[in-house]
Amino acid sequence: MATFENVSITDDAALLLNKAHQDRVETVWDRHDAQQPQCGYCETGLSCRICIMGPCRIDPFGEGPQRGVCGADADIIVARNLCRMIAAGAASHSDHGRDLVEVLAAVAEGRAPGYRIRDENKLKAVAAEYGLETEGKDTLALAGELADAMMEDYGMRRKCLTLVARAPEKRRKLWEKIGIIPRGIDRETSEMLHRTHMGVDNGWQSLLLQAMRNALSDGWGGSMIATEVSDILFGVPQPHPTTVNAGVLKKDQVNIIVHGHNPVVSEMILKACQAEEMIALAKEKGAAGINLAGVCCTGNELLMRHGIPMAGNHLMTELILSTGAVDMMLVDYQCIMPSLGTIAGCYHTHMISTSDKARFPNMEHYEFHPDNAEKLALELVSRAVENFARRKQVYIPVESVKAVGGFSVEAVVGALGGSPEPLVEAIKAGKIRGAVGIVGCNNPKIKHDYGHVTLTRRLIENDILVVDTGCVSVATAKAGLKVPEAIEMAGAGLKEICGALGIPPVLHLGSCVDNVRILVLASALANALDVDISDLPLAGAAPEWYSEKAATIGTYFVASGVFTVLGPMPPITGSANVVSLLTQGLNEVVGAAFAVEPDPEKAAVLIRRHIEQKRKALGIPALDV
Ligand code: BF8
Ligand code: SF4
Repeated sequence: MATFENVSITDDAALLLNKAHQDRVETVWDRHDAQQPQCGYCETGLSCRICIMGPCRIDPFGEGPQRGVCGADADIIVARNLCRMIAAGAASHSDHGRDLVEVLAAVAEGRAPGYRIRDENKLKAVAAEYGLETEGKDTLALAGELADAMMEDYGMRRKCLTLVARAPEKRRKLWEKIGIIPRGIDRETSEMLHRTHMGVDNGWQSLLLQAMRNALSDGWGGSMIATEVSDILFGVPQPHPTTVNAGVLKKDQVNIIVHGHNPVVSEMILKACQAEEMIALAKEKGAAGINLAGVCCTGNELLMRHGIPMAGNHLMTELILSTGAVDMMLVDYQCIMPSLGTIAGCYHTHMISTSDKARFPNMEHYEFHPDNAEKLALELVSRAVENFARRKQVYIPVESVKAVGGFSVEAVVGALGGSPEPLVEAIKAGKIRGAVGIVGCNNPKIKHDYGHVTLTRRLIENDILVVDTGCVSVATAKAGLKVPEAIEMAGAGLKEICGALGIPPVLHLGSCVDNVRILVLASALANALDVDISDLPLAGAAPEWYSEKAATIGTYFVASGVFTVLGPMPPITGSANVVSLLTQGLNEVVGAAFAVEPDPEKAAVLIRRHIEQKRKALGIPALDV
């Protein structure tokens, strides 16, 4: 059984795991233990079950079979498996983006009561990028045209996705030269699945090139659309104070948790929680109010735009239920462990699934659609309120921690006084040595939040600005790194700059689809210096990644020119050729590559060295690391 001393650096996880075990609740760590030893063929990428002449496996020691039944060797099998991971990640983000475009279309047609266009300026700006005439046009008519134009990006009627135009010219030319300009969002995923069918693309290099094009169709396509449409419908994030960890739950209030990714559901739940009749009902039932909090990325979406508190990241999603204080948890899709409904059954928590494409055992299913969302949200919140009286023992073992979130690109540029120039100057002067995007998940293979927090601390100590998203952003917030006072933990230069701007040294850029904000920021820096993204003193890191989506994000970072360090090893070690291409060869192809380093102390050194090399190449003061 996993013991609470060794699974997490955070008090709330340790204490709640202890509580879960007392309650005889099985968690992700227990199941991870039960799976040991995990399959070595799968871990190295050497098993294949693409067709039913198989399943096949390659013997990594050279004694057993070296080819699958069809004749595929280790390189082909490893590459195909990785490509399918990347395709699934791209599909997940991009389908989330499509759901938002559908809401945008429904708003335009007056079929989505409760939703509206909250940021007309952003609507106009993005519509102009799509080549639409914005002057004097009715807002809803423009929203409808933009939704149509974005849907075209999903199909295959274009030669290049519209928002690729945001990338620096040098980068676009490179993609064109090597043939990886993403064409249609769905097209690239579809082609990836086609190529990995038995007997199609058996060039491990050409497969991996298509994987980069597929990942770019997410980063500069589906995810970018998801972020932009979310901003249009729900507002461009601006810095908001908030609180984080399990201590955000309130003993005397109705606690509702939203989990998943798409703000389409969580925004409506927020609206319902704020409705006067719901607050009055809560008081009538003996609660002091209604407390909405998030976990995972839909929590990040609400935190970024409204300062809604964040109860925890991926590995906290089960434990939060063992507080016994959650009256209802609503989920949409992605990263929702199928164990949650069963765990909730040990307490009084109502578990509600909301998406037509995501079902879970032991959850009640209420489908949200643009036309019924507002009404359904009120019905469900009133059920959560009714459930408050059924609570038994409540255990909220920690006090919450303060944080600031909401750093959209617009907010960062705003904090800099309207242009990226001051950041460029600070980088040139060496006060800020570079910037790193730390992204991704938790994974029970790594001590919960240890990778994120250790790497972040080391980087800011060395005057490297950190921007983070997804589950990382929760870890660093819990560690107290997301308040302006955290500059005391930063190096002198970073402390001076962040202190003058009144911002923390670690900026919360949002959910996982919001990694595209990092691409946009990197492009602005590259354009300000008239260089390519790969010339900048930047890096990416995913110290505790687990998901296919994270594999896709890492790939579009690298394909966009950002050196990226992964914590857990992807399942590729069965092919020395694939490993060498991804960790070295790609430098020659896209000017960036991956590294794998599970120890965050060592990852920090790799990143610092890389940043100093890039500074040197740019002719600005560099250090020896
Ligand atoms: O999209 S960081 S565990 S919650 S995949 Fe999932 Fe990973 Fe968290 Fe959000 Ni992203
Ligand atoms: Fe085996 Fe080839 Fe089928 Fe894969 S595609 S399962 S290697 S026969």
